[in-house]
Amino acid sequence: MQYKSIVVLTGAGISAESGIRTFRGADGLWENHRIEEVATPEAFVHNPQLVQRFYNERRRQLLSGDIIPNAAHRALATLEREFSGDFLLVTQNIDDLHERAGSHKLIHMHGELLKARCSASGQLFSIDSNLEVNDRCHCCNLAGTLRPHVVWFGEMPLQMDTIYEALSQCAMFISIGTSGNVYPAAGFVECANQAGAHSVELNLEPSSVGDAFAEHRFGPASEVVSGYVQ
Ligand code: BV8
Repeated sequence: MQYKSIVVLTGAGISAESGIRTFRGADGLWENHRIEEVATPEAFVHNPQLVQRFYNERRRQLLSGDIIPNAAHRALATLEREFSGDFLLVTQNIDDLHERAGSHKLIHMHGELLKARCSASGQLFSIDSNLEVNDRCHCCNLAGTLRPHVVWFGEMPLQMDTIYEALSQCAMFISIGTSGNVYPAAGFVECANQAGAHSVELNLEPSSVGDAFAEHRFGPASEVVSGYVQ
C-alpha cells in the first residue's frame, strides 16, 4: 500500500465468523436485557451477579477452544508486519483474537474480557475463569472491588489521546465490522476525513456512518479484508 500511515478500527463483525455473536446479531439483547442495560456501571451496582454472569458466559465461550482467529484477523496481522509506515489497530472488541492472530500495535479501546480490574487500586489482573462478585482482589484483599476490565456505556474509552493523535496523522482509515452505532468510535471516520485520509468501510452492509466513507467493500470480513489489504 502506498499510504504513509494507516489506522484500522474493528468491531464485533470481524469476530462474527470466528463464532462470537455480534451485538446486533443478538438484537442487542442478552437474557432479554438490552446490552446497554447490562454493560453499564449502574447495572454493576444494581445487579452485579447479572453483569458478572454476562461476562463470565462470554469469557467461557472465548476460552472454550472453539473460537479461533479468522482470515480477517490474520490479514491485519500480516499488514502490520509488512507495512513500512505507521500502523495502529484500534478494536472495540474485548476478545483476544487480534493478539492470537499476531497483531501487536493494538489498542483495546473498550477493554479486555480476559482482564479484571480492582475498582479501588486500578490494578489489572488476567483472568481465565469466572469472576464472581465476592472474589477477593489480589491487591487490597477486599471483596466486591474486582470488576471486568471493560469500558461500559457512560464510561470513557481507553487510550483516546493516542487514538486521536493517530487519526490526525493517518493517510488511510479502514473500518471493519462495525455498525457505527457506538460513539466515540463511530466518529473516528470524521476525524480521519478531516486529516485528509482516504476512508474505507469493509462491512457486511453499510453502517450508520457509511456515507462518511470514501470507499466501501461489502461482504464477510474473512473474504473482504484479505482481498483489500493484501
Ligand atoms: C462515552 C464493551 C462519555 C462492553 C462496549 C447515554 C449515557 C451515556 C453515554 C451515552 C448515552 N447515549 C449515548 C451515549 C454514548 C454511548 C453510545 O454511543 N451509546 C450508543 C448505544 C448510542 N457511548 C458510550 O457510552 C461510550 N463512552 O461516551 O463516554 C464520557 C465522556 C467523558 C467522561 C466519561 C464518559 C462508551 C461505549 C463503550 C461501551 N462498551 N463494549 C462489552 O463488550 O460488553 S460497546 C460494544 O457495542 C462494542 O464494543 C461495540 O463498540 C458496540 C457494538 O458495536 P459493533 O462492534 O459495531 O457491533 P454491532 O453488533 O453493533 O455491529 C456489527 C457490525 O458487523 C454490523 O454492521 C454487521 O453488519 C457487521 N458484520 C456482521 N457479521 C460480519 C460483519 N461484517 C463483516 N463480516 C461479517 N462476517
